[in-house]
Order: sequence, then C-alpha cells, then structure tokens
Amino acid sequence: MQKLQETAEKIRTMEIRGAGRIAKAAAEAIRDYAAGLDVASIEEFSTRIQEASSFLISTRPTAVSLPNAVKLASKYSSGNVEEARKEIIENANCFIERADKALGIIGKIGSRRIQDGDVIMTHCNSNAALSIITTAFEDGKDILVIATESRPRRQGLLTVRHLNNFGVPTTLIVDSAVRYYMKEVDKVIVGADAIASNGALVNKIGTSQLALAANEARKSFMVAAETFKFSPNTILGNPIEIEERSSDEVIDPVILADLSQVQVKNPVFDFTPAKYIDMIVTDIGIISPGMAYAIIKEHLGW
Ligand code: RUB
Repeated sequence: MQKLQETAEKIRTMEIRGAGRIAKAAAEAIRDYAAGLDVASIEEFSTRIQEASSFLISTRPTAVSLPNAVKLASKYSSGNVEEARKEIIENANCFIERADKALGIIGKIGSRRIQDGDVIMTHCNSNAALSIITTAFEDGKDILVIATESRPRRQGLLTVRHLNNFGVPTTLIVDSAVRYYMKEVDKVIVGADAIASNGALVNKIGTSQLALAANEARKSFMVAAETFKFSPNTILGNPIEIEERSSDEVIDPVILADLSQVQVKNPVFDFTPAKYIDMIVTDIGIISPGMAYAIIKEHLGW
C-alpha cells in the first residue's frame, strides 16, 4: 500500500498532474498494488482492491480520467486470486498502452486541421493539445503559439518550455490578455479533464473565457481528449465536481491573515458549454460535441 499511497499523494499535491498523466499513474499504482497483494481469499482481494481504488479516486475530484482509468484497470472476472491478479495486471497494462497510443493518434488526426501560418492559442498544460501542436510543427507547418500563464499554478510555463524544446515559436501571455490577443488567433486548442454526455467540456479554470472570446471573434475552438476523458456518470445526470484548492495557491497566507474581511476562492476548473466547441479530437477520430454520448456508450462500455 505504501507505493500506492505515494502515488496518491503525488496526484493530490499535483506533482503528478494533467488528466492523462494522472490516469496512467493511477493505472500503474493499481497494477503494482494488485501484483504485490498478499491475501488469503478472493473476498479479501476484492475488498483491498476496492479500498485502493476509492483511495486513488479521492485524490482529485474533477479529472474523470482518474475513475475511468481505475475502473478499467481494476476489472477482473475470475474467482481465483492468482487469475484475478493477472487480469488486473493485463487490464492496467492495456490501459497504459492505449493511453500512450491515443496521444500519438490525437496528434496525427488533429494536426491535419492545422494550416500553414496558423496562430494557435492554448491554455494550461495539456499533453493532448500539445501533441496536435508539435505534430503539426514537425510536419513542417509554420505555426505560432500563444500560451496562457494559467494562474494560479502557472502550468503555462510547462507548456512554453515544452514548445521551446521543440523549437516552436511561442508567446507567453497572462490569462487576462486572452481576449486582447484573440484577434490574432486562428484556432484555440485545449485539453480536457472531463467531457459530459451533453458535450460540455471541463478544463482548467479560464478555458471558458478562451471559448467565449473565440466565439466572439469567430475563431475555431478545438478540444483534444482521449476517449477515457468522457464522463459516464453524466449520462445519469450526475454533475462533474469542480475542485476547489487551497487559497495558499493564490495569495501568501501571511498576507491573507492580515485581511480580515477578505476570503479567497480557488476553483481550478470551469465548464465550457458544447455550443462553443467546434470539434473534439479523440483517439477514434474527430467528433462534434453532440457525439459525446455515443463515445461513452460505445467506447467506455456503458
Ligand atoms: C490540467 C488541465 C489540462 C487537462 C488535460 O489541470 O486542465 O488541460 O488535464 O491535460 P491540472 P492532458 O494542472 O490542475 O491537473 O491533455 O495532459 O491530459
């Protein structure tokens, strides 16, 4: 359990972050936990796997890739401990391999929609969105990227470093400059923490501002999301919980302690309605947000 607890802690503190990376780390944690589980019966095996799954899922509430990965990885049908263990190891490995491949496929499919000369705006730090951008660049397309800082954790700095390593010309802006620069943009490309059955997107706080500004300026808004980012629970009308993190990420607690009339809010994701999304680039192809329900039914086994 110690290794699994370490992974859970890294996800909670955001040492491991980004919906795709979180999903892969969770699948690995369940796999290694199952591999080393010393139990006397299948009932005990089942209880311990369920406990470990719930523990991992509780670390961050919004990215649906986390429960999806844990569910897909921890599936087994055998009543025999050794066989059940083998099934989990295989399912987890299969999920991890699928997740790795998905990024490459999204990059390939999405980059076909990028034109020579495009200016692309992105927000936060999404591996899936970056896969499209760097694939287009490596295909020889002459592109420019505008990347937001993404307060309060400034994941935009990871994005600009990544793009710099690829040699992609990139401009870093503060989040409040999104609308100011939108007139220069051709396409917005962002990642996803979750996509609801009605096609609404949940992604880093501020994503909906990019969508509104893009809509106002008639620029295209593209989401890059593996199929395991779609939320089965939303079919049942369950809302996606928006994570609220500590005020320490926004303001020095010593300064805040002096401000008796001030409270700080730090929601870290927001909703972008489907009507602002032109397309979702997934590992099974490009879809309109209206197809989200079909993805959940056909590709997540619901
Ligand atoms: C990260 C974030 C990313 C999505 C998609 O938020 O909002 O856009 O997770 O990323 P945080 P990816 O930093 O709070 O985890 O495409 O890499 O899965």
